[in-house]
Amino acid sequence: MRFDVISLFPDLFEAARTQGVTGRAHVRGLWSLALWNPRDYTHDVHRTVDDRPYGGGPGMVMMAGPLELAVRAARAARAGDPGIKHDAPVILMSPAGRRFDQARAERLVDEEGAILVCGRYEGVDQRFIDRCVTEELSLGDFVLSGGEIPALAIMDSVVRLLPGALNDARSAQQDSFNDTLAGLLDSPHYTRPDVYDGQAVPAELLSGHHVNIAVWRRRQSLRLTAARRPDLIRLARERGLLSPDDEAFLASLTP
Ligand code: 9D3
Repeated sequence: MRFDVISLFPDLFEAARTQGVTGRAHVRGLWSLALWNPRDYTHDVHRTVDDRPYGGGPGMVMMAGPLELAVRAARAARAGDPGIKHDAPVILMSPAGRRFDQARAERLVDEEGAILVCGRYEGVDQRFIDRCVTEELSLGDFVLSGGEIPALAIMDSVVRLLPGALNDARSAQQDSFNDTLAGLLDSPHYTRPDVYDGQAVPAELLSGHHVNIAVWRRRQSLRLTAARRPDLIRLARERGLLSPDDEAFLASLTP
């Protein structure tokens, strides 16, 4: 797995290499990260990477030239990296992109990473997008200052899927969007102490009865998902992932 990130702020990415799950996976050699600064691919004395928008309007636009040269450098480096596929997707982080999701994260594992392009300012010259970008992805409908945080989020979601990235193999198979949970939200979690400021842990979790615990967790998942993400209930139903017991429990919930 290899990511190549094109960004005017390469320092923002050091944490991915050194901290937490992605940091450990990096130490274990499960993935690598290379950074390419468009400013290093300018030719003028001011190292200009942005300019005013044709037609007027607020803000600045990232110039096509430095971005394209940075993408070419990243492509060439990937071609010389043994064991990495050569036809990496070139993904622009963009508020106008399709929403990133777990299915895209899983496909990026198969694609062995990507070249992630982070925009700043009001946007990037459309001719760069037309020439170099294979796909645009957004993190959702909120306004950030650039594509760096979305790029970090995407790499985090992909790297944690790599075999050996998580210390507990079960964690990878039990998060909110996987098959055991049928794409439902996870049930609530509790740890010690068993009474915290007068609030007890639900008795089912202390019973030691694994069947009762599984039933309680499933029902909590169904209750939470029905309340907060009814779209995920419909999706699980369409995929045939809800049992007659699940349906009976859902029908028993008071609206
Ligand atoms: C005035 C129109 N704005 C577009 C919605 C301008 C604009 C806002 C924010 C242009 C660029 C940006 C910077 N954001 C990103 O580059 C970005 C982003 C985001 O802001 N939210 C969620 N996902 C993403 S991916 C890249």
